[in-house]
Amino acid sequence: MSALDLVDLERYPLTDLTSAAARALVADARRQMAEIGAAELPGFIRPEGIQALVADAESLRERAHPSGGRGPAYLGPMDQDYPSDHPRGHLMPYAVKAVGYDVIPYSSPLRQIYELPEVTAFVEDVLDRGPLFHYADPCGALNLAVMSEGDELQWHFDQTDFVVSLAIQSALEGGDFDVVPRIRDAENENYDAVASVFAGDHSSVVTLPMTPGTLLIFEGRNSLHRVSPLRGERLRHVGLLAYDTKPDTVSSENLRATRYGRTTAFAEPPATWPVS
Ligand SMILES: O=C(O)CCC(=O)C(=O)O
Ligand SMILES: [Fe+2]
Repeated sequence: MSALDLVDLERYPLTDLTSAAARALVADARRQMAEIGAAELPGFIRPEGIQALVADAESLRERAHPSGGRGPAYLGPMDQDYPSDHPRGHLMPYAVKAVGYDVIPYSSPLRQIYELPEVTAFVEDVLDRGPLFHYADPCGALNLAVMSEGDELQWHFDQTDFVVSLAIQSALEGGDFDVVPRIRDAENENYDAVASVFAGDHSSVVTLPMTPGTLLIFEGRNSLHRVSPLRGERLRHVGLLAYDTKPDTVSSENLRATRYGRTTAFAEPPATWPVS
């Protein structure tokens, strides 16, 4: 069986992107992208596929590395110290767990979906910004993000132009993907508006449903976003599929150390866990 069988090909004709149905779908996704910087593609994965992804996530979760603490909205190197009352100096709690690409077995349906050339071609078509490459980082190319009760991801801007996520399982309560679309742009940081979101004004927040099976293509560089605190026993599982418009891009050792707890990737996905 091919991982393509997990995709609802009737709704999302990935194998024939020139068909009228595919052109209409891509046009609609591009329209969503232009409007809110996010294209939501519900039902991308068929119900049987979701079941397979949930079982896979359950078997992968023990490979997740936890990280947490207090983090800023503006990620990456700080060019100067900002006071804590400035949005750049504002730190917020976060706690997440990440399974890196290097420990995801070849048999994993999540890995197989990521590695389908048809999926890359489809994302490339929707984004319309030239050829796309799989992110070349051995840990960061594909992640399973696992979140449990009390976990959350602080308000932040991404350092990449876009991310593609695949909703696998949602929490019983919370764990929402909250977005303030295009709150800033290259010319205007709009710090006052950012500060008011931090202070609890959620009037401009849009919550994207992330129903299991949804593929979400999201531009996070200028849209402030977070994952709200989770409640309840059910884990939240999301696949994070990374691409770049340039080949051979990798992440810093520093980022690998905090996110995955290792700077050197496994050469092959370990057969068993923990690795003895
Ligand atoms: O878990 C998610 O849905 C999104 C995570 C996110 O915003 C990120 O990894 O930058
Ligand atoms: Fe993000």
